[in-house]
Amino acid sequence: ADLSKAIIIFVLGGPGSGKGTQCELIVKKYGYKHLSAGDLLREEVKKRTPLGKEMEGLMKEGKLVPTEVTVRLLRQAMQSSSNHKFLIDGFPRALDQAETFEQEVKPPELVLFFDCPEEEMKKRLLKRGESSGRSDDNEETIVKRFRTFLDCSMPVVEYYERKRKLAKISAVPPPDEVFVEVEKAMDSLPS
Ligand code: UP5
Ligand code: MG
Repeated sequence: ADLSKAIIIFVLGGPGSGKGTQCELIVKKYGYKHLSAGDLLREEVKKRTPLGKEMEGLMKEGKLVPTEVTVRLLRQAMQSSSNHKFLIDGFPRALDQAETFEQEVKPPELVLFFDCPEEEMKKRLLKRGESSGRSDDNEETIVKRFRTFLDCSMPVVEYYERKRKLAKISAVPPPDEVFVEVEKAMDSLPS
């Protein structure tokens, strides 16, 4: 598909803030294609390639996979979709990633930011870790993910706030209540 006509929404928020949960609700109501950068990376890891093994190590340490890897996976997934509206979940996670994506693909129309205290996110992730099978849902890695989020990803949130593209939403209430605020931001987009 021709990505110059794509409509892009970035979905940001700390680990366990509820990005994936809200994306599912958005897909149901607004018909976007949901692309989770983390899910795309975990699919690559499953292939057991040398690159996949390297990425697995970085994710286990709560570090960021190199920008070119994520951008390539996202672009491939976008090009092979028949939809032209994309919810990009968990990306960009650093300023250079935002710049690269904007130059190589397109700037987003809107950026949703799910704001959540670390204590709440930690509680959710430890609970999910009981059954998720995700190698990064353990106390040690969770702390590292929080650190990376604050150091690398919060500057992205601030960047889009300055550009007046950010909708900051509290992620603390139950999912359906968070979604009411998401709807307000979505409905502000030109249709
Ligand atoms: N839950 C959700 N909403 C709730 C609510 N309102 N109230 C109570 N509970 C709620 O939710 C997490 C848990 O909380 C679930 O059990 C849910 O039921 C409950 P979820 O919707 O899964 O939250 P989400 O924000 O999606 O959490 P996730 O763990 O996916 O966030 P991360 O940002 O940590 O994970 P991601 O998959 O995006 O990235 C993983 C790793 O990949 C990164 O650490 C990094 O190493 C790597 N990565 C990159 O390097 N580059 C990228 O671009 C992307 C990822
Ligand atoms: Mg997620």
